[in-house]
Amino acid sequence: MTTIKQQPSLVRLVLLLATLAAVVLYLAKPPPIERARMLAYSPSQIRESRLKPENTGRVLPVRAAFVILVRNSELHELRATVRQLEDQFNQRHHYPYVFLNNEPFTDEFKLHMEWATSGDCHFGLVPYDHWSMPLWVDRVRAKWAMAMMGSRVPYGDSESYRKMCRYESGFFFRHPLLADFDYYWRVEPGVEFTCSIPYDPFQYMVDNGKLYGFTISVREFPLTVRTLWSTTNAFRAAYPEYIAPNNTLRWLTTSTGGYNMCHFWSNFEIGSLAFLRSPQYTAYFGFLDRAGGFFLERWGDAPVHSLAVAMFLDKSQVHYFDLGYYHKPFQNCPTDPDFNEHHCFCNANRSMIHNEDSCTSAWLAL
Ligand SMILES: Nc1nc2c(ncn2[C@@H]2O[C@H](COP(=O)(O)OP(=O)(O)OP(=O)(O)O)[C@@H](O)[C@H]2O)c(=O)[nH]1
Ligand SMILES: [Mg+2]
Repeated sequence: MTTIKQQPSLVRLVLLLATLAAVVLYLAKPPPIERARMLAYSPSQIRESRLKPENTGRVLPVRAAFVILVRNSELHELRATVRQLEDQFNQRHHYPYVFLNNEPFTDEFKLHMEWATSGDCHFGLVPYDHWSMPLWVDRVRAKWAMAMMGSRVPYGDSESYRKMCRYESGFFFRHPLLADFDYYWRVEPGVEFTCSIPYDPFQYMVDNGKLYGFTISVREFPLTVRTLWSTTNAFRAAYPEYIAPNNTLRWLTTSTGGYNMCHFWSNFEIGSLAFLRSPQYTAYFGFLDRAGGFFLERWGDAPVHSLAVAMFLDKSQVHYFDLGYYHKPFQNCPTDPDFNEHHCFCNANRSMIHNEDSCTSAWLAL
């Protein structure tokens, strides 16, 4: 009788490859339980609004909300963030909050957010189809791509991070809880608001015809967006009528016509929901989604939003908010020394705009 050890090396190689293929296929199989579990959630787990009696009858100047995609486990980081946001801005305005999650929020989470906020709170579950790898993406190739990217870039091997990036790129603005709003302000757990905000940024957007606002820009890891630019160019060729005459694609383009990796850092965004719901934006997202790069590479929502802004908007519709903001490891700290001294607790010398990886000076110089 021959043992595996005695078999010729070719047979052993074939056995090894077959085992590897079996492992990859097993891991790549979509987990049907996820969809089934979602069908079993109660209505209040799917969607719940907790309105404050003191806000009854309050008419806000802009139909706007903070939008926060967050896990239950990030409750305490978010409490700190919301506390600052309230102190620096919202306790004078009482804009509502929309919290979104791919799992039901716990009662503890909802209670803490109710206590920390001065605006009404809406809690929503993300539908399964918005938080999954689409069926047309080759799962084996995707799993392989994740394994190959590994730890070479942050979250290189993470499938859930990719689902998050796809969701923030193409779906959050379609959530029913956002249907009554025109503008959103994206907030993440752990970010800091390091200066008082003595005006209403939503009102500023409306009054000045702005559709997208950012505070930090930075360069992307090239490995995560290998074919994003060529796919975007294919989209431009297919839909030339969608490209704005006074667009800002030159901000993103190298001297040889490639992508320079600049993008608005999307963990802070104040934007128009109508822009994201527009035929241009939804066609662009659909085009990218079908190309599969959210999973076959690791396309981030930041470069996707930025490329869309650069293609579809006029420069005058985009605003740099020079406010006090920190998301590790970068910050924006207002440069006006008088404002800084009286209204901030950040160090203007450490502001991202001085960093060579920032693209904000180039944006302002356009
Ligand atoms: N509900 C839920 N939210 C998530 C998940 N992954 C990320 N998020 C949220 O999506 C946003 C972006 O995720 P982050 O982990 O902050 O990604 P990042 O900003 O690129 O990276 P770091 O902040 O440096 O970790 C944050 O608001 C997270 O709370 C997830 O699996 N479930
Ligand atoms: Mg973050």
